[in-house]
Amino acid sequence: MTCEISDAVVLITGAGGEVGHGLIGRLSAAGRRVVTLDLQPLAPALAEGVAAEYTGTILDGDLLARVFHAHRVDAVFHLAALLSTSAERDPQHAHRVNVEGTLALLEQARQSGERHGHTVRFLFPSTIAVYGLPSRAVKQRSGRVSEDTFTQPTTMYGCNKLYCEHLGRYYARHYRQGAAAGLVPALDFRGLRFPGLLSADTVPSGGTSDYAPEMIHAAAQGQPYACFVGPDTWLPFMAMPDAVDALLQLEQAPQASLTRTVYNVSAFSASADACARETIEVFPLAHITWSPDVRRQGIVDTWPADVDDSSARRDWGFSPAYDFRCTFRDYLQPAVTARYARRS
Ligand code: AKB
Repeated sequence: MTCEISDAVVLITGAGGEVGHGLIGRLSAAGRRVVTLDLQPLAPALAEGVAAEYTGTILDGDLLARVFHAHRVDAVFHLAALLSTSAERDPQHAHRVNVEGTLALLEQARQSGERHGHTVRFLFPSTIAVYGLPSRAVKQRSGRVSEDTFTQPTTMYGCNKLYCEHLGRYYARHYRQGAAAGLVPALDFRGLRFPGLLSADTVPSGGTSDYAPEMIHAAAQGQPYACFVGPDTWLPFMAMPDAVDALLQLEQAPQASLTRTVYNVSAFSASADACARETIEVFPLAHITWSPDVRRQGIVDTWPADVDDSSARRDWGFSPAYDFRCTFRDYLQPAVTARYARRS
C-alpha cells in the first residue's frame, strides 16, 4: 500500500508531559498531523489536536510496531523518559525506559524510513544532567560549560541520556557502517540538552530542577513551599515556550547548517534564591523556606551553573524570547494565575 503524503505524521512519545503540552498545540496549529504515545490517556483538551492517540509504554514492541505500520512517521519527538530524581529511585527501570525504549524507537523509526524511502527526523530532548562537575568549586569556576566538556554524569538519567545521544549519532551517521558504503541514512537525529524548564501549564514530577517550577505553582495557590535545594544553588533555565520553539526550530533547520547532532540551549542562569525572590515579587502570598535534601542537592551540584549555547545560536538561530525577569513577569505570572483561577 503506498502512503499518501497526507498520511505523513509526527509522533510524540511522552506526549502528556510538560514539553508535550506545548508541542502538541504548536504542531497541530501548524497543520501537522500529530500522533501521540503516552502511558496515560491525554487530557481531553490536548487530545483534540491529535490525529491518533496510543496509550501504553514505549517498552511494548508490538505497540511501537503497530504505530509505525499504521502511519508514515516523518518526524519523532521522543519525550518519554524517567527524569533524574525518579531514575535514582529505580535505576534499572529508568535504564529500561530511557535506553531500551529509546533504542526500540530508533530502530522502528529507521525501519519506517527505509520502508517509505525517506529520512525520519528524530528530535531527542537531552539534558544538562549529562554533565558531571566534580565539585561546587569547579562548578562555580567553570561558568558556561560547552557541549564537549565535563560529560561524566553522576545520575542514571544523565548516563542514559548521554548514551542515547551517542546511539542517535550512530543511527544517523554510522548504522551498520552504511555511510561508508554510500547509503543514505534513514534517520536524521537531532538533540537538545535542556536546562531546567519553567512551564505554566504543568508541574513537573521526578526532576531535580523541579524546585523552581514547584515554588512558582505553590505560590500561585497560596501554598507554602519548602525548597529542596539551598538558596545558593545555580542552574540554567528556560521558559517552556522557548523550549518548544527550540525543538521546532531545530527540526526545521537545514541539515547542512548543523555542525553538531546535540546542542546546548538555555535562556538564563539563576540561583534558587533569585527564583524565590522573583516568585515573591509576582506572587506576594508566596511563603518559601529552605529545606535542602542532601541527595537532590548533591545531584544539582554536579550540573553546570550555565551552558554555552553559542553553537545553537550560530547554526540554527536559537534565540530565546524570555529572559529571567520576562519569564516570571510576562509568562509565568499571568498564565499560572489564570490556570489556578480556572480551578478555583
Ligand atoms: C531533571 O531535573 O531531571 C530535568 C532535567 C534538568 O533534565 N528537569
